[in-house]
Amino acid sequence: MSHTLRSVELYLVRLPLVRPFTTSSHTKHHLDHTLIRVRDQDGAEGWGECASASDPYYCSETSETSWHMLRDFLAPALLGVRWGQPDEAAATWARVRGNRFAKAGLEMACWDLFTRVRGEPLAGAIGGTRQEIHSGVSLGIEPTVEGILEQVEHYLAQGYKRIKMKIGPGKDLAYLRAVRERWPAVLLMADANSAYSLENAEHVAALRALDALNLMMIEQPLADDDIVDHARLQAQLETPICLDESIHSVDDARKALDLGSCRIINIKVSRLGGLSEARRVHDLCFARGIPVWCGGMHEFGVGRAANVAMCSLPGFTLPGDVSGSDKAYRQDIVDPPIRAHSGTIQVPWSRLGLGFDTDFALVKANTVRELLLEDERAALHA
Ligand code: OSB
Ligand code: MG
Repeated sequence: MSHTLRSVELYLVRLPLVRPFTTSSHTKHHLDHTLIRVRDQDGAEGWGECASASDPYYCSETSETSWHMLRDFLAPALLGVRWGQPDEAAATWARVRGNRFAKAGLEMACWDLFTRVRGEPLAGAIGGTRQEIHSGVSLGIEPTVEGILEQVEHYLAQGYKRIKMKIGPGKDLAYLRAVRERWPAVLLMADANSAYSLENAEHVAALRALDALNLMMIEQPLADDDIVDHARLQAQLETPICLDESIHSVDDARKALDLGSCRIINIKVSRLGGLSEARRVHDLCFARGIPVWCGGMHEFGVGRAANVAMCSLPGFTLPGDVSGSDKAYRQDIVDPPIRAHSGTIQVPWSRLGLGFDTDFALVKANTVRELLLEDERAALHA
């Protein structure tokens, strides 16, 4: 069985968040992600999601740069080229450097198409084994300590199994300590999104103070492009460091582990450029006994479904950021919606591909821009 894409459709879709989300760098009220539909020579379809943000505050890619990459480089490289499995599709754009969020979106659409045509669930095709996944929530910085206590209470009442709190200098120890005092046994961690510096003695003291709180880990305390200072910091902390922003590939993961820059890795399909590379990071960590969990980018249902499939791999032993859609959005664009019950999400083993069907009417209702790209060679022969 092989596929030759005849069209790639891009839909820039905007969904409002149920609650503004603040990290150490900025506040978001809505997200703009690009949904991608691919169609092959037989009319078979697949959906993918490019989860880059509208601003360059988490990584350098934005919704505009990834749209540009998809339109001008990735889709043109793939359209009209025959491929047997998704890694061969990804090989068509191998000379494009970086731009991993854009690549991840198109590769995901190829995986969805590939597994639907083969009649299998995505989770099985990538080596998943779990029937259900354990789910946590990622909570933004709140203006007050009372505000974060309310948020934690709300999500623990729903059964979520782990709480991640965004932190930054001045919004760290007091917030985390208040949560720890009220819930002494809850699985708790912090994500700094690169807000601290090893050069700054107050920053280092603040991070060391967190050792008293029995946190599962501190995620990405230092610069987004660093693995050297993180190794120095890890040597001064008891709390494990988890890297997010700094890890773009399996090679980055190997180097960070060899250097001692982290003891845990956050696997994000988008940041790693697709499901295949995410799986390679999983396999490396699994072989070395390094725990991993699946991070998120507030994905809509398409990208979230890919995250659910990823979490079904055996090495995902820690509850991650893959929550039910309703944690972020009142109305998602997939059917059925992705729901967590008592902090677990069922892996859709009885369904094909991503396992959640894209509701095209809902996509269109929230689309702010769209583009159809076609195989010009096929059009010439038609
Ligand atoms: O650093 O993990 C992060 C969201 C956007 C950008 C970066 C991050 C996050 C999250 C939210 O923490 C995770 C989610 O609920 O999808
Ligand atoms: Mg993070």
